[in-house]
Amino acid sequence: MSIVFHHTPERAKIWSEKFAKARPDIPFHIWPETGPKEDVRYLAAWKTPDDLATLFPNLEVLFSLGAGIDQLNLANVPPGVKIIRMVESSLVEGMIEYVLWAVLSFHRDMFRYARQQREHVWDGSHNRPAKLYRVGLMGMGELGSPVLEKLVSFGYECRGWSRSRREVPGVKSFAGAGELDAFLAETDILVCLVPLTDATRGILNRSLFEKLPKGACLINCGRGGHLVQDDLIPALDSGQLSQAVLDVATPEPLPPEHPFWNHPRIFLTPHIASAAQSDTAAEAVLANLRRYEAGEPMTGVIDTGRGY
Ligand code: NDP
Ligand code: OXD
Repeated sequence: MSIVFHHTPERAKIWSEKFAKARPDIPFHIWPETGPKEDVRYLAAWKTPDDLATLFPNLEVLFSLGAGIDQLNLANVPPGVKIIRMVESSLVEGMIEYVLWAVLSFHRDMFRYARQQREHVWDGSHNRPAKLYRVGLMGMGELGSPVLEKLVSFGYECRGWSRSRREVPGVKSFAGAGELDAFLAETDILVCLVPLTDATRGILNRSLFEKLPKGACLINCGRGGHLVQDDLIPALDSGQLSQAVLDVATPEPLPPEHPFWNHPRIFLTPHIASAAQSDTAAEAVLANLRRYEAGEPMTGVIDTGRGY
């Protein structure tokens, strides 16, 4: 019984040390080294190697190194292999910091002041309190719910939207496609943190933008595939949206000629909103392995039917 780790050498080093200490009984292989292929029961990867079924015929669990699993080629995962996404504290902390930074930057006009600085313009507005901004966050899951809690503590008026109804103290909750329009109508700053699935692909589109109050801000830290890219610049140029903060794009990296790079109202970051730190991520997988071996439910099990 062994595990194969498929990511960067820097991460592999930390993981292998953690495993050597905690589970010397499980041989730890760093891709492309695998040991005897029929011994491999576990694979930890951001993207999977091709043809998993032939490569590792006895694979039992695939651990995604990300909270999302859309980057894995699920068609390549043999039926019966459990898919587990990353659920751990450093991902949550990073996402809280990123969304808070983006919301505060919009609320305190920092994107406008950055544009003004480039033009040598000294023109300030009296600041408005946080409670006058309605933040609507799509995806009240492992990441979205603690982000909402932090935004509430900063005084923002918060709404959350999810598939099933979720309760977060101080947050008005909306659920399902039937309540999306009502959620959007009350949202000045829209944060996208849903997983990328068949139901959410292209959800950030012209029709959705038109349901937001005029001048709303979009923060996408889900996946590039959530956004219909051709709809964004017209929405910004018409003033329907006044700012977009994009951490994710299609493709990544964005090609140098892409119009998003130079648009004055788009702030781009290179998919850095949050990432699992190797030490806590390895501990999360070790904890899940213990649960799995004890026949207990693991944390972060993917329901392939619903896609997340
Ligand atoms: P979770 O699975 O814990 O939460 C997902 C949330 O989205 C749930 O509240 C779920 O509803 C809701 N949701 C899913 N589908 C729909 C739908 N069709 N309609 C309405 N709500 C829906 O995921 P995480 O919070 O851990 O992660 C979310 C995503 O964040 C990841 O999939 C990834 O794409 C992205 N991410 C981006 C990072 C970055 O650096 N940019 C870093 C990490 C993650 P319900 O509660 O009812 O299940
Ligand atoms: C993730 C990511 O899904 O880093 O964890 O985007």
